[in-house]
This record gives sequence, C-alpha cells and structure tokens, in this order.
Amino acid sequence: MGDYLPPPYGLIQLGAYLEREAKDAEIEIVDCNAQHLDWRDMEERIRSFKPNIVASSSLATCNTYVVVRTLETAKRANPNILTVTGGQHFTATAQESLVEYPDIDVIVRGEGEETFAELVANAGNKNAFSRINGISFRHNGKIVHNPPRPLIENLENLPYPGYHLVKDFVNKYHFAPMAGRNAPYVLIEGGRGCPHECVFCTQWKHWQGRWRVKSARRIADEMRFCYENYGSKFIWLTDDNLGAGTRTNDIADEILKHKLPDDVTWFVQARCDDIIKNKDSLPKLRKSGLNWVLLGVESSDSSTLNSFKKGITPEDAKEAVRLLKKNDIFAHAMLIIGNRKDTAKSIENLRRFVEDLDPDFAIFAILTPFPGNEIFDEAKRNGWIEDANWSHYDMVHAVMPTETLSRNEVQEELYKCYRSFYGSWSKRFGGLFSGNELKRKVYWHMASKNIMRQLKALF
Ligand code: B12
Ligand code: SF4
Repeated sequence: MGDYLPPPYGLIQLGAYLEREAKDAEIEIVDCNAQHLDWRDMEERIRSFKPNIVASSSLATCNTYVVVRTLETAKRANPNILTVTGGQHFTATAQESLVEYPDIDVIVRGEGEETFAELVANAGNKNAFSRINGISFRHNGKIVHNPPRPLIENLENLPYPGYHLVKDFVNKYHFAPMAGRNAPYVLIEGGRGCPHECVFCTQWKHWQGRWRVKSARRIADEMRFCYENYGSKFIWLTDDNLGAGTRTNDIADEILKHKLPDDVTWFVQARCDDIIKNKDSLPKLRKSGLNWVLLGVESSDSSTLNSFKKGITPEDAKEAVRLLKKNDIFAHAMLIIGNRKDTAKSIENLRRFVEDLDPDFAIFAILTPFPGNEIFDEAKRNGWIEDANWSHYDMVHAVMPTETLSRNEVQEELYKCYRSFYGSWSKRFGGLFSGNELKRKVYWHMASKNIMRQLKALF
C-alpha cells in the first residue's frame, strides 16, 4: 500500500473507556510511528512519564516480538511497572505467551474495555487479580487463567473513540494511496464479530461467535463527530462484515441525513453474497460516500470455498464485482492461496479467474495458520507448520507447504499472482485513466511511487 499511517484504533478506544470508568487514571498514548520515536525514545518517554502500567497494543500475530520488546523496554525503565497486552493473538496464546515471555505480567483476553478498567483500578493490589474475569497472569510461579468475561451487550454503551488522546498528531494519520495526503483519516467501529465461521479467520472466535452492531444512527453520529472535531474525510468502518438486511440501507439513510460534505467518503469490508443481497441499497450507499469495498472473494474454486466454510460461490464474486463497478464503487478483491489442496494448476486457475473477474484492485494473501483460527489447530495437529517465527505470520510469508507445493513454491506463486495482475500494461493504463476516481488515484499513486516496478523487481 506504500505510504500509510493509520490511527491506533484499539488503544484510543480503550483509553476513552478508561477515562470514563477509571477517573483517577492519567493516560498517555504513545504512537511511535506517528511521533517518530525509536526504541530509545520510547524508553525515555516511559522513564519521564513514570507510569504504573504500560499496556501495548498488538493487533496481529506478526507484531508479537514488537509487543514483547515494548514490554521488556518498560520493565527496563522500571521493573515495578505492570505490563499488559491483549488482542487476538495473545488471547489465543495466553498460556504459551506467559511461559515464553517473562516481561508480560498480564494478558487481557477477549474484549478489553471492562477487564482493563478493572485491572487498572486494582493494579496496586495483586491479591485482587484472582477476581478479575478475563485475565491471565502469573501467581506464585503458576500461570492462572481467570474465567472469561461476558461480552458487553450494547456496544453503544462504549464511548466515542478517543481521538482527543492523540490530538497532537491526529492530523498525521493518512491513507495516501487511496485518498491523498490531505484527507484526514480515521477508523470507526460499527460492529464486533461475525455470524459466519470461516476456517481461516480469527475474528469470529475472538468475539465468541457473536455479531454485535451499533445502530446506523450511532455510526453516522460518530462519522459526523470525527468530521466536526478532526476534519476527518476518509473513514474506515472497521467491521469485518458489513452485513445485509435493513442495516446497510439504514446506514446509508442515516449518513445522508447527517449531511456530511460530499468529499467525506468511507469504506468497508464485505462478503460477496451480502453485496448481492444489498444490491438495491448500493446506489444510496454510494451517495452516502461509500466509495470502496474490500470483498472476500478468497478462491475461484467451489470445493476450496466449501473447505473454507465461506458459504459463497465463485459466481457470487463475479456478481458482486459487477454490482460494485456498476455503482462506481471501487471493487477490491481479496484472494487466498496456499490451501492444503492447492497445486500450481489450481493457483494458475485462480489467476485466470481474477483476470476474468477484473476487480479494480486485488490483494493476494497466503493462507496463514493464526492462533485462534481453525486452520491453525488442523495444521498443528498434522505437523504442517514449518516456520514458527511469528513475525512471518502476516499472510505474505508462506509458513506451511501444500500437499504438492513446497513453502518456497507457495511463496513464488504469490509473486506470480501479483505479477500477473499488476504486470500488464493495459491494466496500468486502464487504471490511470479509469472513470472511477479512487481507481485513478490509486494507479497514479502507484505509478508515481514506481510501485509496479518495485513489485516487479521483487519478483
Ligand atoms: C484496522 C485494521 C488494520 C489496520 C491497523 C490500524 C490500527 N493501527 O489500528 C491496518 C490496515 C494497518 C492493518 C494491517 C494488518 N492487519 Co489488520 N485489521 C484491522 C481490523 C479491521 C480492525 C482493528 C480494530 O481496530 N478493531 C477494533 C478494536 C477495538 O478491536 P481489537 O483491536 O481486537 O481490540 C479489542 C480487544 O481485542 C482488546 N485488545 C486488543 N489489544 C489490546 C491490548 C491491550 C493492552 C488490552 C488491554 C486489550 C486489547 O481490547 C479491544 C477492545 O475490546 C482488524 C479486524 C477487526 N475488526 O478487529 C484486522 C486484523 C487485526 N488484521 C489482521 C491482519 C492479518 C493484518 C495484517 C497482517 C494484514 C497484512 N498482511 O497487511 C497487517 C498487520 C500490520 C501490522 N504489522 O500491524 C488480522 C489479525 C489476525 C492475526 N491473528 O494476526 C485481523 C483480525 C483481520 C482478520 N479478520 O483476520 N489492520
Ligand atoms: S472471513 Fe469475514 S465472513 Fe468469514 S468469519 Fe471472518 S469476518 Fe466473517
């Protein structure tokens, strides 16, 4: 994606909740990317702020060692600091992580807000830890996993995201390739979890198989709040699954009612079948500013889609892309290679399918056994995993072979996918002069940064 600096959404959300519920807490959010801090600067910040607690975000499995190093740094600044982390990876690996990394004191499993607020309130009294549901920690040389905490029933009881906690650098966040440098960029959360159960996804398990959503009105209110307070013009609704039914129509209606300026746009991830179910709402969604959909296409092969428990067909993908393009919404397809049955031939078929599908943009990923997804359990049971370095668990590195392709061959196949999709001149020129504004922006950005050449050089 080239230039890109996203706000640390999970942290500002936790910070806003703490501000409301743990009123005595003094909070400082450090974003080393936005503030250009290196490890030494970060240590200095910890020494000068003198916190009782340092809590690190983690976001994805590939950040594991960075999280650990952050907490090690905190302990070096002051060994009495209580170090905490959470999120999908550490929730799924709480036992191993506490064994492996002595500098993590507490892991907050699952939903963070209530558990973290209770932990902060009791940070000075370790005897109280045994009563805090949702944490894992060490006690008398043993690792203890307290019972899980029930999910928050109504997400609207959460505060608005705490962008004020990063106000000194909020204007630095941007998504240049898609929106340019001058479109202030924010994330807003419209829901948590998903009612589907795809085997490669960690999301539904993390949220206990439940799909909770905020009302359309609340989502539009948060958009307007961000626009009015921070000038936000490019908005990612972080839901993994936009969903279908009246929700989408209501979101469009509410955003339109909130009368945001025309240059405020938003984007979201969605399933192909939901785009089809939403087809009558697409014109209104477009009018409300929806200009980009990341579509879970995943595979060109029905049996692979079935083995993924995805619940869609390749024809659904074709129809969804057609509908998005017809409504001038940038259609971004997301594909997965490296499933156990994948062969050189099946991946070649995928490349041909994507050519034919002709989305505005395509991201190819490698099937990754993330702790917390079903693929991980299966791969571990069967001894398929060849690379245990968490920093490679980013859907770009192959960490396991297929039945017929070695790990290196899977990696090569990924490069071939990019070469075939972006390597063609007609595609490049088509993108540069596309009728879709976002597509033009992305392809001009890629051209100006020479991303095509850089991609090609990689291969
Ligand atoms: C936005 C986003 C991004 C943004 C990040 C923006 C940012 N800085 O926050 C960008 C585009 C950069 C991104 C990149 C990637 N992402 Co991403 N991303 C997301 C997305 C859609 C939303 C994250 C979010 O803000 N959620 C809302 C917050 C509130 O939820 P949360 O983070 O889970 O936090 C809650 C709890 O888990 C817990 N918690 C979490 N952390 C902590 C820490 C502490 C201390 C405590 C107390 C509690 C706690 O409390 C929070 C409140 O309840 C998620 C999917 C999702 N909907 O969550 C995927 C997701 C996190 N991404 C994922 C992946 C794989 C990636 C990439 C590897 C993809 C790639 N190949 O580029 C990269 C990794 C980049 C990197 N090195 O960090 C996977 C992670 C799977 C895994 N186990 O690794 C997810 C889950 C998507 C999925 N369905 O598989 N991503
Ligand atoms: S991949 Fe998408 S549809 Fe499937 S479980 Fe995850 S969020 Fe839901």
